[in-house]
Amino acid sequence: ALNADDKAHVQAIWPSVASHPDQYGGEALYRMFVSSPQTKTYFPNFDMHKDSPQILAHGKKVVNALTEASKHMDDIDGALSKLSDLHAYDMRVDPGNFKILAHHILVTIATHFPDKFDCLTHQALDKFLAAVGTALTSKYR
Ligand code: ZNH
Repeated sequence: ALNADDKAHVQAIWPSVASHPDQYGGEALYRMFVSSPQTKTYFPNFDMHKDSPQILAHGKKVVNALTEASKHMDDIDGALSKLSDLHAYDMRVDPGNFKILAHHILVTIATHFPDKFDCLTHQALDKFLAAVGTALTSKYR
């Protein structure tokens, strides 16, 4: 679970990410689609070019959901409950893909905010994204 230090580190860097949700969310998705092409199968209708309208719009949704989670770090499961239903019952996303996307979100943040991305911030974001992944895959069984 996230301790007080983790939460403080997430809260210190997240507003920077949340300030341009389409840009950073879109970059993370694009990195995922390029590095892990099997993830593209979930988005058959997307234009897969960099900064396509669909990638930017979906990136914005993902980052905004993470922003919401960042405001409820003591109850991420509750905050993302509806989204958890969607991913488990409607989209049936393979749970392994959450780790892949989390990795690309970390890389995106690290490249844009190298000064803020110190070791403890990296660790805190890793735990935060893992908790979100757990919340979104908790209804699979
Ligand atoms: Zn997901 C959708 C979030 C991961 C796939 N998503 C979605 C949405 C959101 C999200 C917000 C929208 C919903 C509505 O509309 O209502 N995700 C998210 C997050 C995460 C995720 C936060 C983590 C971090 N997903 C994911 C993954 C995958 C996915 C990993 C695969 C690969 N999603 C998805 C899909 C969808 C979604 C497919 C649908 C889209 C459309 O538009 O169609």
